[in-house]
Amino acid sequence: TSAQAALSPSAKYACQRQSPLVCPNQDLVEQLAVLKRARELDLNWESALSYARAIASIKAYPRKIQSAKEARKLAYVGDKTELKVIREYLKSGQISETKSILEGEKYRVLMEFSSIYGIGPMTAQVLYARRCRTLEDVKRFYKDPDNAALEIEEDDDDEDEEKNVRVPERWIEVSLALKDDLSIKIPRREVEQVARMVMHELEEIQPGCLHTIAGGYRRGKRESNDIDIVITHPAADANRVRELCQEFTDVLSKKGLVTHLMTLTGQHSPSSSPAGVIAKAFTIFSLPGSGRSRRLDLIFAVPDVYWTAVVGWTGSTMFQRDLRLHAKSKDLKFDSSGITRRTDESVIIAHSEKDVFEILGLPYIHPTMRNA
Ligand code: TTP
Ligand code: MN
Ligand code: MN
Ligand code: MN
Repeated sequence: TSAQAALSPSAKYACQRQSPLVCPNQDLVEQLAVLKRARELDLNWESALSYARAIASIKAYPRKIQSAKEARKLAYVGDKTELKVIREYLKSGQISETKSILEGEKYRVLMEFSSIYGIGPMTAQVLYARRCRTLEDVKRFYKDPDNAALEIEEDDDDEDEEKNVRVPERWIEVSLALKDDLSIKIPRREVEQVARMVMHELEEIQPGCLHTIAGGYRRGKRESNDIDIVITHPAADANRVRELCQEFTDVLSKKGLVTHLMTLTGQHSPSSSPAGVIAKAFTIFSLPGSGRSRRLDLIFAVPDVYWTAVVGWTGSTMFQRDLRLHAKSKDLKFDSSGITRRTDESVIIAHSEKDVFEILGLPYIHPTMRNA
């Protein structure tokens, strides 16, 4: 079929390529990722995106790159920028700019600040400009009432409306206090354990819910930064979905399983989906026994958009970005809250994950191959 033919390492969109978790050019990818991250932290989005695209393209390349000639054939490897550093890498095994960035103080400080949930590159830059160099400085900074109004952002600068989640600024202190816990990665079996516990609790207030553990876990990452669970119920309408999200987080809070609610959509948050078909709760979950705090994202969806939500929340971010762009090129609009025709805004319902790909005219790609 034409969809099958589109699946190629050199395809235009990341959602048309197989991107494994670890690729034959992994070391190169990781060195390029430092350049990408440095551009993000410098608020140079254009350059960051250019590197992100080159990295995604290399991740889908099935062989170890041997020559610059080979590298230049890859999509999004620009002659003046990416190819230059790749050439250096092929010669010496090292990108000198990557090395100097990693050795610099500013990068290290901005990386540390932006690793705090709620602090993105923009805020990190402001903090740096206000002479903060350590987390202690940041804590002091936020304690000063003159600075309390500093805006807090999410980590991502995406056009996706869902990414524009603002973490209420009162939580910055929570984030800082829990930083040590939250920076510990979560092994797969603990992700599964938390999901089991959460679904067990949900069964008590609403029997018969379905769920998928999404996020990096589903893409095969051995360790995750948080736990993302997409949930639906066959009979839930938009109202019930919002209600469930609220009720459930209340119950988890009362039981002490959720210690903090960072954002809850469907109330005052701007990030609830247009038709209200998705409700989200970004929480801090405390695993009984271990007492360790974990970030837990709960995404409640009506059945009609459950599979688009699963695809959306499985990521990766680049895979999602290109799903949207690819959809656009077919006069469709895709995001976690559904697929619509751009011409008449009619809704197309996907009844399975494979259906999502089929509707978009894409070959199915296994979650573990979506690590663009
Ligand atoms: P994340 O949980 O932020 O990232 P991840 O699961 O890929 O990796 P980790 O948690 O280990 O750092 O987001 C999961 C996916 O959900 C992401 O790939 C894209 C999507 N997503 C949205 O669609 N909207 C959002 O607001 C966020 C935060 C993520
Ligand atoms: Mn993120
Ligand atoms: Mn995640
Ligand atoms: Mn998440």
